Amino acid sequence: MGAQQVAERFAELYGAEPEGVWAAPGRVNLIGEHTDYNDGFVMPFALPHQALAAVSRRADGLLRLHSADVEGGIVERRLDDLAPQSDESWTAYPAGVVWALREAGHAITGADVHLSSTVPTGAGLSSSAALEVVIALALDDLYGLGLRRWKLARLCQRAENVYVGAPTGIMDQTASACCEQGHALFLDTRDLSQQQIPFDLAAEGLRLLVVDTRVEHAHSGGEYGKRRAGCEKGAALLGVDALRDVPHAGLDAALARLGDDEEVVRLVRHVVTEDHRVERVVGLLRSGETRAIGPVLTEGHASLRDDFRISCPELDLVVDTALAAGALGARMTGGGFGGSAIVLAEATDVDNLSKAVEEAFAAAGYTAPRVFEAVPSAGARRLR
Ligand code: GAF
Repeated sequence: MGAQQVAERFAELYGAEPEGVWAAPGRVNLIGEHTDYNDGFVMPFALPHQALAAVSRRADGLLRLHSADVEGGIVERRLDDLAPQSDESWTAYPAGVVWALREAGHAITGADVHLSSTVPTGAGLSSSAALEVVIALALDDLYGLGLRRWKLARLCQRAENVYVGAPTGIMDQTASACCEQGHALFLDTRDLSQQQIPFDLAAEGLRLLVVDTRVEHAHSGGEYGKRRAGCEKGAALLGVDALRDVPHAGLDAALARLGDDEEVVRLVRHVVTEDHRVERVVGLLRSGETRAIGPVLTEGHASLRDDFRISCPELDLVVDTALAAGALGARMTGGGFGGSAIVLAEATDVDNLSKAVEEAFAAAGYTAPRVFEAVPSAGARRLR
């Protein structure tokens, strides 16, 4: 659905043209998983799949929300009634952003909103961050708040952490707000400093496939929070602010200090080696050795599977099958416990690889995966 259609549907629903239409994309993370809440490094890029929002202001303290993707009519909320963890439906994401903006002192007086998204939900591709960021950007524009993109991302993260109740890091919202077409975003989640790294796979005869396993995941469930708490325990035991402060060169000594707490040892090892993998990937891309990032991605998968323990049989099957069929590298992407994997491959191998993965899923009796090519796309922006 394009901006025109979203605007037309808005007019049908609310009886007037919207003041504007905005877009915010989903993302895949190339490398740097579960490092963001450890103050570490991540490297996502934006997908062409995006959430669109047609929005107009209101002055009467009401927020009216409608989605083309969900059954049901317009949902109406009084701004003064918005309260953390009072809503378990999709409306918690946009309403949470309004709550976070107001809580930060911004005088939002109401809005009419119509949303439509092409970001697959429950697939580890940041459909919720896309919803948050598109609303934040629309309200920032309409109310003239003049917020920087990183600040919008922080407010969206607060909506997700406090209002929705999912203890996620800052990667997804920053990716949606800040990514640029043709680039991956090298982000330091400690201070949100960013570098846009050119990432044009097609020019090198390469492709990156996303394989959505159709195993749905959620971050408000307990496992994500348990990993986060385990990492914080590791940092406390090591006497650092965050695991980001454990140098890769000092990893063995740090692990020795953790003694026989096997679970914390595994979590710490993943985070410290993963931060190092991000730096390695950045170095390889900068020196034009794009194919050489493949094995680093695959190493990252092994670490998430064996140390962080957040993979699942379907994700492992994608990775194993793709590598056996000649992929340069493959790994799960996003929060884990389902969702999607990425596969880096020669352009000429893509059809065979997709077929091999689809056949392996059929043979295992799994739901057919959704396979598509990921092209680094634009971040959030106003469309009209
Ligand atoms: C999810 C979270 F929302 C991110 O903050 C990040 O922790 C990611 O999982 C794992 O890298 O997408």
